[in-house]
Amino acid sequence: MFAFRTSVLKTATYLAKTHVCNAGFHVGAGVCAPKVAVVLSGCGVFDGTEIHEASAILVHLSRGGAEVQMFAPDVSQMHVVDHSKGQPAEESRNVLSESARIARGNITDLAKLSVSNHDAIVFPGGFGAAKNLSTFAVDGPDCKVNKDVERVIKDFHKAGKPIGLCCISPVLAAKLLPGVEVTVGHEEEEGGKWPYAGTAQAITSLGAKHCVKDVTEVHIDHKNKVITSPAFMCETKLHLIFDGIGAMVKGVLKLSGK
Ligand SMILES: *[C@@H]1O[C@H](CO)[C@@H](O)[C@H](O)[C@H]1NC(C)=O
Ligand SMILES: CC(=O)N[C@H]1CO[C@H](CO)[C@@H](O)[C@@H]1O
Repeated sequence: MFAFRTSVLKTATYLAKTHVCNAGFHVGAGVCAPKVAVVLSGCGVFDGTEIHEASAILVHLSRGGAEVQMFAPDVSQMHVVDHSKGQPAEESRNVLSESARIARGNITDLAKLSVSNHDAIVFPGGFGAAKNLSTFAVDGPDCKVNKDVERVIKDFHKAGKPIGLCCISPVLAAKLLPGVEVTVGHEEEEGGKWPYAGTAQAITSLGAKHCVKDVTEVHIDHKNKVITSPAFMCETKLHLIFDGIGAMVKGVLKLSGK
């Protein structure tokens, strides 16, 4: 009798749980919505976050029912690029205030990001990841990583919470997580299709494993819960980059267990 009651109770609890968590219309209420932190590095491909990648990540997270909070470090940008000329301009800008453009104003200082408040973390690409979140653009494999970026990546990793990265951002994981598997796409330029193919070699020399993937594909390192896709490392059509980022976000949400 007791056993019977317990199993009925278990079934009831299970049903209540699946009802709340798996029914799409409840996700919006935030009961079981995965809480995802997105870390930005400015606003614009050559000196900050790649805007289309950030937007694609936000669209796919929204469709996946995630609750998103955006963060950026409160530091000055390495430089400001006039994107119409591709040349550095004579001005200085702050990474947090530039990132706020993408976040429609709702952005938090990365120093305040605590792993306990989130189920997963995602880093879009753009040169900001290699210029402001790290010095990879200047120093390559000898790069330094912003101390809060280092703290949060190590904290999410330690907590077994998924870390999603795309484009150039996988170098951050390669630098900080020994032996991690990531992709930045192909390893040869192939006539300009993969203009930054040399990054794969840098990843290998950081002690990480590079896995060749196409732009619409994702690589999932299940052991480290690191999910990467090439995005704008590939010279291709925007919708293919959007799809690859979708596969990355899907992997992140799946591994978040929510
Ligand atoms: C800003 O983001 C936080 C965290 O995601 C959210 O709780 C809050 O409602 C947002 N505020 C506005 C004004 O959108
Ligand atoms: C002005 C400047 O160079 N800002 C920083 C951008 O990010 C890198 C990496 O964290 C720092 O070393 C720079 O100081």
